[in-house]
Amino acid sequence: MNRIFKATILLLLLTSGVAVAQDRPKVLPADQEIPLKYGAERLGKRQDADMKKFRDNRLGAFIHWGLYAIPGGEWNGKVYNGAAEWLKSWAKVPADEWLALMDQWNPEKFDAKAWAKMAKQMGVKYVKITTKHHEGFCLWPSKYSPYTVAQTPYKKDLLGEMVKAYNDEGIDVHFYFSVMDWSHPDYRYSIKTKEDEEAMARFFEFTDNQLKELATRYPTVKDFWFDGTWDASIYKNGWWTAHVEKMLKELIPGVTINSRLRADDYGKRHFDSNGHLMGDYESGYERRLPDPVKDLKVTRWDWEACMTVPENQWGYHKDWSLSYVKTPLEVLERIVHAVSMGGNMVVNFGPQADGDFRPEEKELAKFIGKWMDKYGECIYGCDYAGWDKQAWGYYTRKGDDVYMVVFNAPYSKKLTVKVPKGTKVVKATVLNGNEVDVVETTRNEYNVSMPSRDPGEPFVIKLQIEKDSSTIDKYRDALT
Ligand code: FHN
Repeated sequence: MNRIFKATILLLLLTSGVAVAQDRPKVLPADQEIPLKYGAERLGKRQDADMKKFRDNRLGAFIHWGLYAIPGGEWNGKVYNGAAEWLKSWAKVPADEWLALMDQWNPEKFDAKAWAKMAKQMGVKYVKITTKHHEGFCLWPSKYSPYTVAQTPYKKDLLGEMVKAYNDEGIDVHFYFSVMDWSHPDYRYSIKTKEDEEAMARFFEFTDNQLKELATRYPTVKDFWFDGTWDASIYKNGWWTAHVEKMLKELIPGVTINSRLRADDYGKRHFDSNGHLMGDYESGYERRLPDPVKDLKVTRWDWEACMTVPENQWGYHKDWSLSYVKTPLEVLERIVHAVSMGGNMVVNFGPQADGDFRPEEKELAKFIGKWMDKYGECIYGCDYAGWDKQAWGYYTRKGDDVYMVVFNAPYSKKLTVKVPKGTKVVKATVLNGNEVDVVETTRNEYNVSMPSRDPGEPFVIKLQIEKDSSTIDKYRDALT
């Protein structure tokens, strides 16, 4: 095949539909790269202070709060099993009927300071708030929409209260924003006619205005996390997604933007047609973690995963018995697992319509907070350690400190540690505990003893390591 033919086939493939976001991108060799106007704005990770803060935060909370919290998954006496924030769609509720829920929006128990305290106690360093989900209801008094908190009995600027309260506790605020908006007459799923094109142009202008409004009303926002960007009307307008990234970065220097916003000249999403990440971090890991073998090249990019506590409920659903609900320990393990692979984890909360959290979520926040208080050193500012994973749990790393996070204590009471060539473990100490024995068993391998008293919870051992080139010659290689 000659090169022109190959390039034509590639372009046909690229223009034929949406790219699956989570596919491991194929990075084209530099001399075969396709020229792009709306591709990645840079290669590799951002290394500035704001991005470093984003990365070091590691643990965040998601807040999905909107009108959907009022019916909580039930419409006209029928309980729907699907995600509560999609109820309008499951129950085929007309937009005006759905938006009439605004008359009932009056979260009397809402206390922004109490929410911020709960997040602080949980140990989260940032909170992602749904400023507007697919339904179109805005938690801030947007002057561009009739469907905002200002037009409800509550009246006050909920988002403003939250931003202030979280910031007062030293917690960063990130804005979730759904581009797809079911309340807006100009939104189109695809563009088929001239009329659609004109409507979508008006819709883009409306969205720009809302984003500028958010960025100027709440200048301490650290991140915009876009969602509802999967329709052809958006991914076939890659120029607009690049424009939004640029506009927000000009309005708020240092702000971070997720990959989900972005599409390139050929409608390729998240990663551009040359395989480069668009936006500042990959945000395709939803309710799952990257595959360590297939995807772990993601360490070339920053990434953030987000998870629900039941199987797939983001907004408040009154009946959590309809699917498996993760235990606090399982949630904790996913947080540690994400950090061990060099990513951030965001745990979702779906507050009730009255402004309180359900008891299970309060318990979860407490459980995680208690653990983070004791062992958070192995999470914040930590990264992928680059050591072979062992069955007892996960490694994380900060500079020369390597942390063993032990979830499965072995009966032998010996924890195997395999180190890369030229690395020596000189000391092992339980975080908030005593030193434990560490014995070199064979070349590049150690046994670290369990603490004498079982901590009764996943615990952390900090390894002090040294570079030691002498170990390379200490053993004779077997000649097998
Ligand atoms: O449809 C939404 C869903 O309701 C929720 O907001 C999640 C969060 O990542 N995002 C979308 C599905 O990808």
